[in-house]
Amino acid sequence: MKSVIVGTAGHIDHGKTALVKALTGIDADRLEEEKRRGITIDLGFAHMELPGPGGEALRLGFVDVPGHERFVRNMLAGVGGIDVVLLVIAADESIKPQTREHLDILQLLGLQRGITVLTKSDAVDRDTLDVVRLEVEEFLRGTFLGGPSSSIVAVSSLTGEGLDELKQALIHAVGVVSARDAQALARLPIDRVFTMKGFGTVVTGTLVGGTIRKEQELEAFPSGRLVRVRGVQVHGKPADAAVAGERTALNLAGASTDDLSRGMTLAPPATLVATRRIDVRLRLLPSAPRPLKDRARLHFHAHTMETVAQVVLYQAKQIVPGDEGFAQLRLPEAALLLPGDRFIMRQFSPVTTIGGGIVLDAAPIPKAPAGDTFFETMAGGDPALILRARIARRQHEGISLSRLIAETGWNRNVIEAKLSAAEREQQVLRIGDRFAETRAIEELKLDLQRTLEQFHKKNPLVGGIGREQLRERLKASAEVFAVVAAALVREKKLEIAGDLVHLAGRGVAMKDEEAESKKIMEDAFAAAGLKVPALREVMAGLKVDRTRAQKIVTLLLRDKTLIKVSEELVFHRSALAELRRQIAAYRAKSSKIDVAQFKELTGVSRKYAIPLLEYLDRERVTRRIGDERVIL
Ligand SMILES: Nc1nc2c(ncn2[C@@H]2O[C@H](COP(=O)(O)OP(=O)(O)O)[C@@H](O)[C@H]2O)c(=O)[nH]1
Ligand SMILES: [Mg+2]
Repeated sequence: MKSVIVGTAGHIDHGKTALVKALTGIDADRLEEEKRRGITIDLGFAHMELPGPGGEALRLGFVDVPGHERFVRNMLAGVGGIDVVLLVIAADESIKPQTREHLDILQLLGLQRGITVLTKSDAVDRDTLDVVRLEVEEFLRGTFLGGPSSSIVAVSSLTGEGLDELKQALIHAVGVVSARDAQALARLPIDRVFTMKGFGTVVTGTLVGGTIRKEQELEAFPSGRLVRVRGVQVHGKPADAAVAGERTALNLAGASTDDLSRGMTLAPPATLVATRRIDVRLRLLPSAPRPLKDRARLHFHAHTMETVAQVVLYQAKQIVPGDEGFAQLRLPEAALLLPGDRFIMRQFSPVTTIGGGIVLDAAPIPKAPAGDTFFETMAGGDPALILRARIARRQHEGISLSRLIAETGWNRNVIEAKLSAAEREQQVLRIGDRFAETRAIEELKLDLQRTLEQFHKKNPLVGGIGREQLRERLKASAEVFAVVAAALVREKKLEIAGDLVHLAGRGVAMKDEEAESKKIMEDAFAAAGLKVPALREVMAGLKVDRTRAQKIVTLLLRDKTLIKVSEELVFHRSALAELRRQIAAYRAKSSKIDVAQFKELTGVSRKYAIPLLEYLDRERVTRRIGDERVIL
């Protein structure tokens, strides 16, 4: 059965609640105060069924909104989920301030379908009705209610005149509305929370997408509380499931009425992410009293939620009335919003509607503002292009499937289907759990080769760069690095020896004499123990020239084969390790050692003893106190 939500809109006292009652038999003014004062304060709900054009049943859920200017925020909590509007204008009063404001809001929300109802037709004569009709036609021109296919119906809720015509118009309007996606991820913005005797906590809302079943687990956003659906009611009747486009009541376990409130959203657990920053396209109404400045603070309304937002404009210093632009909205607390969600902005004082817009991205990357091209693609609405742009902006790191689900609100099947062509044509690569643009991966491959090229140039005597070091330089994750390195190895551009990575045919640039010299030098020092030869002498005895010899020394110092203890003295690391062992063993006998004892212990002359002891002080093996050293 097709379910569609019909909302009312229009100025106070124009007969919205009476019209809903005349159509459905249900009085949507449910609060005691509403009945006593005869005005609608909060949202009211009703439902009816109508036979569709092909004889099938159409289920209509009604959301009746307050018309009073003081309760526009309640009206906003209700219109978010509607598919078709009944714009109510009393024939005896014609267009009034909230007629205008509500129509502005409906336009900003991007509503496509509706019927204009001239109510209280019994209260005016024919001529007046004709005049009002002309006024209203003029008023609606250029709006979604002004087209040739949208109707204006005169009705009297008192006498019932025009009701049949209105029902026919409703059947037509509801028939052309496309059904909301029941396969999408479920989202239920909460509009009421209360307790019912014998049931416990109950929430209601218009299910904007997906399906919610009995016994299902849901997460409340932004609090993160997990709840379980004990029972489902649709349009006042128990059901096994509620599907997109239905007025839904859920009996919940796991939360009290204190834990939930209007403005929160229920969705499948651990799937979506609430956010405090959203990138949007926003539009300022032509009737807005002044330009919208960068950093302005405004009331922000989306779905049933209401908060304050700061506007950070991306392009201009300001947006003038009637114009639009890209902006980031910053919210004081996280909210669950997804691309495509519409919102309304109202200024602080006086509190009036000045604009609204559409969410383009609820997962902006910090410190990397998206450009116009990205926003245009998001606004363009082509799912494949949207996914490609979301993958591309993550460069070679790509984006995981679960993150794509969170960013788009689309389910796994949709995403995989929309990416299948790009994958087949190898424009997009799948690496483990993530998608990356082939171009970005190719770029990383080049980057890796360039980095190695530079490394080899700078370090001609080094066999290669450490895997981990290279990965960090490229800012690549282990997963992506492994894939790229493996690909380059397959292409014979790269070789990996143990932990070292080098370009194919490079990294072994050390010529024979050099390698031999290196070995001679290392061996000379290793054999000398602490009685090391003068560096100059060793270098002079090598087959290579001075510059080369110097390079070999630098190399041995860098990889800590040789260790410099003073300007003149260089030791092999094994000799210093042996020294530490000797000192540690000596400590068993005495906690102190002086220069003479040190000379005796190690067999070195004073020329070596002093720099070695100073080295040990620096290394915190010993500490000098007067003429002695304490062994630490
Ligand atoms: N004569 C007449 N009065 C109406 C009609 N519809 C509503 N009213 C009256 O107008 C007043 C406001 O109606 P209500 O439905 O509460 O207006 P709302 O504020 O737009 O919901 C009430 O006193 C209704 O009885 C109508 O078709 N004809
Ligand atoms: Mg009312």
